[in-house]
Amino acid sequence: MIDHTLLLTTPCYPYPTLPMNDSITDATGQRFTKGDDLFTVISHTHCFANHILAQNVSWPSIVLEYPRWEDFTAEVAKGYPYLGISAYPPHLDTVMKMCEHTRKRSPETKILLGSYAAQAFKAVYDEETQKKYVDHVVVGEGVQFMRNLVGDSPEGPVQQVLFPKAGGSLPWLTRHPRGSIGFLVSGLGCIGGCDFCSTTAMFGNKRTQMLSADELFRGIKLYGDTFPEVMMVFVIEEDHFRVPAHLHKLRDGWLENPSLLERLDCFTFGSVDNIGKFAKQYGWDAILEAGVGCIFIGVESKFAGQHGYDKRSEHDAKLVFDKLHSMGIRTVGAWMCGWDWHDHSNIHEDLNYFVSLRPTYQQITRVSPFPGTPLWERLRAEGRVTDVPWEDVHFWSGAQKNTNLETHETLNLVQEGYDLMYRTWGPSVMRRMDVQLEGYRHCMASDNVALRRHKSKLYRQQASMLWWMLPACDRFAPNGIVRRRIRKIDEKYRAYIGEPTPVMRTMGAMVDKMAIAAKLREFVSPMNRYVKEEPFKRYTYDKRGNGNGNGHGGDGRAPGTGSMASEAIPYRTEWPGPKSAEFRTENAMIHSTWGVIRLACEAARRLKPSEGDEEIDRYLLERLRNERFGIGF
Ligand code: B12
Ligand code: SF4
Repeated sequence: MIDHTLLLTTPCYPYPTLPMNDSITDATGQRFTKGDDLFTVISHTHCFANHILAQNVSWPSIVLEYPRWEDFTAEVAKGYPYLGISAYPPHLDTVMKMCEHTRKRSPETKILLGSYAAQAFKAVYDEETQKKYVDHVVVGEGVQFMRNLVGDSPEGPVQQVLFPKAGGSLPWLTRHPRGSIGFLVSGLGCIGGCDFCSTTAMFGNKRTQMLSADELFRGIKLYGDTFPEVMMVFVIEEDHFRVPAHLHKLRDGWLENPSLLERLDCFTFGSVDNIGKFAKQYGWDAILEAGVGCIFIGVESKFAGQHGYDKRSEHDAKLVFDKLHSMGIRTVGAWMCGWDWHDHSNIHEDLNYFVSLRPTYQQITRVSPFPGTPLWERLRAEGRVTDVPWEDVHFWSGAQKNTNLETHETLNLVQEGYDLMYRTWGPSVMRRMDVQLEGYRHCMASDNVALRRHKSKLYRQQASMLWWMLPACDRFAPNGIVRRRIRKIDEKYRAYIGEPTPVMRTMGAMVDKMAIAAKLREFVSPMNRYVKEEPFKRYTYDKRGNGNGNGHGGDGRAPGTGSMASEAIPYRTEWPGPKSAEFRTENAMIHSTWGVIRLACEAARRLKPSEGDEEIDRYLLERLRNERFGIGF
């Protein structure tokens, strides 16, 4: 039996697929850029909850991410005192098998289940059944729970050093993009109390702070200082604008480190009314000064305000979205289909209202009663929750019996919503470029030196990077409306920033050719046939400061001799699965293609030096050299 070491894991593979045959772990492919044809971004991410737990207990920990059955059983056989599983409801059948196996193979091991699978498990099963599988069903904040369990003091700050990076790209540019997104948890839970919302229920309708504003900024800076490829830090804070002082305080850090504004920004969550209130109190520019680059905004429905959702009753969503876009702030708009007030007379009005907001990215889902929420309790009492298998308990579950719509209709409407967004506004990569050009214009006209001198650079560089995709987006635009919009974005680029440099033009032409090849492949073998799978990784937190990674995979250097990343990362990464010959060949081909493209771009720069732009070309060539094709938000 292993002493004093935690085993933390995600559920084992295989993972269920979503109703539209999408990967359950690919947030951009399944929703944020869904429907964008060739320009759908495919992404990967990690199970951050397990990493937070591992970073905040004194015991060493082994974290398994996406293990296959044999990886999991081999680890369980070592006999750990505790096995912690962090999972979501779609995995509950697998999780129960994992528990049964552990009970048999390592009966001394105490089993813990956390996250949203725990919330659902507790809501659905009686105590006896729960005990059969799990010793501690942990609903709510886990760090305090784990510290108590292993005998650490529950007091003290929650450490978040560096987590593995997430990221995504267009799969025909690169299948294995380097992570470009860092992750930090600033607060869990929300006081909003919306009846459908799992997170407010999970944390007892209150917010638990995980990082003060100063700690959060230090975490953001550490990502920026350690990884030049990180373009964005994804901050978990349910509605950051409900804690305005916390958000506003971030500004101090950015203003003291203005050069960081040139390199990265943050993703956070907000609601229409609270964004409006924040702007009224501090001014709109304060959002930019707080380093915010993209906001997830739950619109839910045009009619949500009339039905008691207080985050949607005071401010006009259109004005808020437009204002944010005009300053360079991207949005992920979220809309749900299947509210009780939805019927055939208003569903298209509602969907089109959402489309009219022109969110940069979108999340279009069905109203889904998650076990453990007040919505689920109410619908169950009304006999309106159908028995769907665990693998179908997610944002598109179809478990709800609608008042006026057929079940299949809501799924079709979701698909229609994604198509409509693409046919109306074009792909998210172009919407983003458009917003960032507005950001550039806004910052250049600002009296604020930090915005004018520093933030403007970020917009300029990122718009020039996205220009690479413009010729391909123009070629494969779904219709003339979108094609004209794309041409207008090109005109805007030229008016605000200048003529594309030879490096940009060469790269744009190459990407266009790659898009043609991808379109031909798509014709005979659509990408949707291949559901993305995550590789198994094993992380060791030995608590002796022996990190060896680059945030993604180990660089194998001894501690104290490595790069800055080696010094800062508190875990060692192993990628135990053998890399197949196919993987190696594909990677070698990708590297040589990019090598050739880089040479062509460098030659173009030398041939027409007067048409170049020192800063833009340096930025783009550096990305090319290091194959940094991660596309953030
Ligand atoms: C990042 C994220 C993702 C990422 C990565 C998630 C992952 N871990 O694999 C991606 C994009 C892949 C994703 C996908 C999905 N997600 Co998601 N996701 C989130 C998000 C935004 C943050 C989650 C997070 O990392 N939080 C930070 C960590 C630290 O918090 P935490 O997980 O709650 O962990 C704390 C406690 O719960 C507890 N804890 C957690 N695990 C464990 C384990 C043990 C042993 C213990 C003791 C404690 C413990 O301790 C932690 C510290 O306090 C949340 C919304 C939110 N604000 O929480 C939605 C959310 C969790 N996702 C949700 C859903 C539905 C999904 C999907 C099913 C998507 C879908 N299409 O329907 C998939 C499933 C993914 C999968 N792996 O199977 C729902 C879950 C609702 C529910 N009741 O089931 C949420 C709440 C969104 C929402 N508002 O409804 N998601
Ligand atoms: S405001 Fe958003 S995060 Fe807060 S309870 Fe409502 S839906 Fe959940």
